[in-house]
Amino acid sequence: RKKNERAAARRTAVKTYYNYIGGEWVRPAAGEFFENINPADTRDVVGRFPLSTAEDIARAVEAAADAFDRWRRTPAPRRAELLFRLGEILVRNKERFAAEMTREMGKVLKETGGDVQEAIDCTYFAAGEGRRLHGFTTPSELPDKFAMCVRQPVGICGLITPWNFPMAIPSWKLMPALICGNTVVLKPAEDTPLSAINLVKACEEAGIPPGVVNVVTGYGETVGAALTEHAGVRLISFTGSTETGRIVASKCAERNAICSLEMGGKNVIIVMDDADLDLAIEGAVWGAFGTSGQRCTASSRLVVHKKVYKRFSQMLIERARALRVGNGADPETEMGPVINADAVAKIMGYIEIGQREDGAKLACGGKRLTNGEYAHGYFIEPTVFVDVAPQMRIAQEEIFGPVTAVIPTDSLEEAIEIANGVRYGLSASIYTQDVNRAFHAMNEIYTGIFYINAPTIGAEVHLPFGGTKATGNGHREAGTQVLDIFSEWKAVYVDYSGRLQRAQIDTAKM
Ligand code: UN1
Repeated sequence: RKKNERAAARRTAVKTYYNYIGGEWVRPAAGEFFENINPADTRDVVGRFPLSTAEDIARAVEAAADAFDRWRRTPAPRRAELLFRLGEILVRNKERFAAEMTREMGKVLKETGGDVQEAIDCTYFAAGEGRRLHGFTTPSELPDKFAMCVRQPVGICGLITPWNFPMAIPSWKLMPALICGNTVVLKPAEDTPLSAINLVKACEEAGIPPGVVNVVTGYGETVGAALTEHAGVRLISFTGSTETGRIVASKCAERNAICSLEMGGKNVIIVMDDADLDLAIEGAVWGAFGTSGQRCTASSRLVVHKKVYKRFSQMLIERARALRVGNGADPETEMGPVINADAVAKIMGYIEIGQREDGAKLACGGKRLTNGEYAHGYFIEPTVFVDVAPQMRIAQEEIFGPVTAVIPTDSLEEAIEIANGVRYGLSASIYTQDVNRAFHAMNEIYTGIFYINAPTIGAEVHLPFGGTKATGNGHREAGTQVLDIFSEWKAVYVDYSGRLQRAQIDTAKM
């Protein structure tokens, strides 16, 4: 009985959060909630969040529709002022947001601080665009006629975001959507609703008008699907798995909605025989095990020249073994847990596949940690496979965990072929001292992002982010390029000749 009482007391101490619709914090229509737990200690309930339904989505879309006309008519420099204010609020709350993010998502404090910082950078960058949002002028075919192009908002945007960058990725989408004059409904991942709510609360505090930003929490298959299918939503911007992205894309296609997708990666670091090996090791460890390997940009393949292969592998194994795994809230921790039980099952499944099906050599790690401080969390050892062949499943499929595969190679040409030999095309990198090799690889590897002497992670918000092939559908987030997702071009002609001038008339036949 005591145990039950304690459990009940714990439950009542857990904070309840609400959806934000039309400027109000509201209970979900069906009155149900789900619990969000700390992946480093599953006894720790972070909060109770609305288990929303299609009804909540319908209300949020209605609120976004009501707010749209006023917001789109608000001059962009004025919208920008609100974003600058929002940026300041994020700066002020950075430490608290980071701590709460570590608690709900697991990555170490330095990284959650970096996540909030990425959101801040994004906010200021978008705010700066408020005084640009450049269109262009161009000559007309006809005399006394003027031609130009302006950007217009697309309308109501549905933003579906993952848990690995709980504040940065919603910001990548939200800030450009807002500066372009759109209103939004945000559906954050069910594993990280608190960071999204913190972001939206900051929007409220900044004075962004009611209905412009709405947040509805819940599961992808219900609320994510309802948002994707809602006829009033003009655009869906989705970051997540390639499998879910394909469903989102086909649902959008059925109703002619705009759809922007950022999905998986199987990113490669190439290490040439002339590379600075210490630097390459540092990069590989950070690229493979940063965020416990849970980045779409993670360095999950290391293609290493045979001349340095042995030394590189030994050094990497040593470093991986020495990494301090633990609760991300502890400043000593270098690698936190993975997100949830499904992630553990998937990652452990791949470790099994690597050994049994692929026949790769497990060089270190490979186990789930369950004793002592690890007893209540989702901890997996940093894992390195060596002697991996490019066609093995662990070298082809996205694992999204602390697992990397070292692949030997004879030549740069072969390394490039291996780099391109996967279905994804997000990020790639090369370590070499030879500028010719570096630029040759840059030109030949078909990815959206490329690094020279740096790992595959760490893209900056003022450059375009996205990938080729199964990683995306041709769009780029971040940079000024993202404006092309969140606005539609309008071509404007002004004929000041005072007479009817016919275009598309063959003057030779006149
Ligand atoms: C992701 O993993 O989904 O380039 C995004 C990076 C980060 C963003 C990663 N700035 O690694």
